[in-house]
Amino acid sequence: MTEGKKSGFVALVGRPNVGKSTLLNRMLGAKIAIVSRKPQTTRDRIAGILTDSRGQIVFLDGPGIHRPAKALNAYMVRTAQRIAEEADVAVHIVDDRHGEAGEEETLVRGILENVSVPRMLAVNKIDRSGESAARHRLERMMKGGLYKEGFLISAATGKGVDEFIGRLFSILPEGPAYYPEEDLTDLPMRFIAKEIVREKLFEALSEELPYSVAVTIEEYSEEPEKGLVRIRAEISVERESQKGIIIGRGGGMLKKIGTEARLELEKETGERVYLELFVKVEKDWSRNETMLRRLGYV
Ligand SMILES: Nc1nc2c(ncn2[C@@H]2O[C@H](COP(=O)(O)OP(=O)(O)OP(=O)(O)O)[C@@H](O)[C@H]2O)c(=O)[nH]1
Ligand SMILES: [Mg+2]
Repeated sequence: MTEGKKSGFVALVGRPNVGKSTLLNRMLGAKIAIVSRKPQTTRDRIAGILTDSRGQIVFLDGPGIHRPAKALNAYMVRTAQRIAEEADVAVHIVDDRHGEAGEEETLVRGILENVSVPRMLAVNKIDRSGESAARHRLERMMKGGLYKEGFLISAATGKGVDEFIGRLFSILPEGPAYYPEEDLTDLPMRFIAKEIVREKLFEALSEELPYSVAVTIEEYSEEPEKGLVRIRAEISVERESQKGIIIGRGGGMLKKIGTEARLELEKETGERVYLELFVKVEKDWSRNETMLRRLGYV
């Protein structure tokens, strides 16, 4: 029965680090997208599917919008823009750091002004900023007339999130579900495995190094009779010196990253995981279109 049920695509757009992926995971009650304290964590389109008695919303999380300096960043911003264009509703997520937001917020608004679908505003991280400061910001931003509605939320605590989802369901059109109701994402496990390894690298590495790292899954094979998944992942870096840092003294760093990734992969797959990590230098890959395609950023 699809009678009376709602369905549609909702894009989460905003500058890096405002909490788009945290919000996606919160709304789905599951970890689909990786999250980190560092900006520019998400690099691809991540669809998260929410199905309940009201219908189905496909949330599209993507990279944060920023001024792209390298080919990788240009790919990321293109991806974010495509997400805004393909959705039925575009949600602009902001957080409490408006002081430093200037140019990036202008880029986000430029994209939102060009979409023909309803735009919503969500001011996130109200647990940190306090509600009155957040409300002040919301009221100021609503004045421009760009947004249909505005919300105060905390992706971290969940405050305001149910009301936000409720409003989305009410403005979406009636329609059938796009995906089977038990699906949480359209991403293959192979992609999730790559992201989990990348998340552990983002957490473990400091400064600019995370931005020089790409992960490709060279092998993903399931051996159900043994309850085992074999994963072989290649970590690409841009310079020889970076390879040394990732491997670490006596291989210690790579081992730590591997253990953390394996434990999470075991949780996600419900199987034992045999994970092998290799580090390879692909000189200046993040500036090179051909190399980007080879690393899966197409
Ligand atoms: N205090 C607080 N922190 C939050 C909240 N939502 C997200 N964060 C934190 O903000 C940081 C960035 O969160 P992400 O979800 O990775 O942000 P993003 O917008 O997906 O970032 P990119 O993928 O880099 O564009 C992480 O350290 C989160 O834990 C929130 O509601 N409150
Ligand atoms: Mg993200």
